[in-house]
Amino acid sequence: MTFVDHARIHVEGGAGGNGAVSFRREAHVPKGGPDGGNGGRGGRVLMVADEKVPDLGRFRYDIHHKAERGEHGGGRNRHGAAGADLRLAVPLGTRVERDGNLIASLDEDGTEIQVAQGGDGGVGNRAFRSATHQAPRKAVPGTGGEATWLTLDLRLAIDVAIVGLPNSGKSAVLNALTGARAPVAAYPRTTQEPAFGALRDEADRILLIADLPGLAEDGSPRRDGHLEQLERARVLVHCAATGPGAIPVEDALALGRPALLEHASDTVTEITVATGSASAGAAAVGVDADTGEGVADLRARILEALRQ
Ligand SMILES: Nc1nc2c(ncn2[C@@H]2O[C@H](COP(=O)(O)OP(=O)(O)OP(=O)(O)O)[C@@H](O)[C@H]2O)c(=O)[nH]1
Ligand SMILES: [Mg+2]
Repeated sequence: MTFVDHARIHVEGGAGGNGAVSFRREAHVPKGGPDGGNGGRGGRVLMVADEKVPDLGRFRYDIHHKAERGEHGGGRNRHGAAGADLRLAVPLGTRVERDGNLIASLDEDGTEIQVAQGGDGGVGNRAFRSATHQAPRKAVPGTGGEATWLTLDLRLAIDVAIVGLPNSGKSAVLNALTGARAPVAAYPRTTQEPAFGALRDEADRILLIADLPGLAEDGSPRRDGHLEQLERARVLVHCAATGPGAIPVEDALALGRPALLEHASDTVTEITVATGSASAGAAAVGVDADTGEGVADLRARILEALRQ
């Protein structure tokens, strides 16, 4: 799936319902008292972190989100019902910005924040009756809901990092595993920024995989290689190219691995992938991204490692 990690949306609370002007009409009371009820408050817009939501894709073309308005008040002191709140589900790790200020980071499943207040319900004429004012014709309308633009950014906590020397097939493996469309090319440093893809596990949770362009040709860390992303990864997939001109897989690992492990968690699981050959030694999974050979095996090993 293509990954959407940024969105700009407009949210608006529902307007409050108007207060009513009404007078009692009963057969035996020629001029009844005021009985206009209050308007209901407008619904709020809330944002909820939901681990089942993969990315911000639903907001790409769905920009405007407005909660329900409150019901108007009615005669016989009937108060309008409150408008329903609107809940927008967002992926874990969503940062919410308003006017350039960070207002929330929704990191845990179920966390909920209010992003737009509903309008206040109006006041019916019944409330304005007093000793000197027996038949007020005054009522107050509901107020509008709060409206604002929000910027959403997904700060990705990755589960799996695909690493390796330049031109080792990292992007090809990411694409084969997840259906992402990271550019693949026969020259080093095709990938300048991390590329992301997602897998679903058996429990339907989203697992994030990143192709990290972290290493230079000599295996040293690239200054702009985003290696800090490794910290939270639970699985490292080391890619090493095979075929004519490629150095042995063990040599490629020996070059790049030390720098990567410095940034990784102590408990990370490592999987070595020999790209471009479906037949690798016992120490590596052979994957040919062109034919798809070995991809299912690699996916199974990743899911297995994440289950622990
Ligand atoms: N035949 C074959 N070629 C592959 C395979 N994986 C990668 N390649 C080729 O190896 C080259 C590099 O692949 P990429 O996926 O761009 O490698 P990368 O590690 O992401 O490279 P950079 O982003 O430049 O660091 C491309 O020409 C790919 O077509 C594979 O499984 N089989
Ligand atoms: Mg690449």
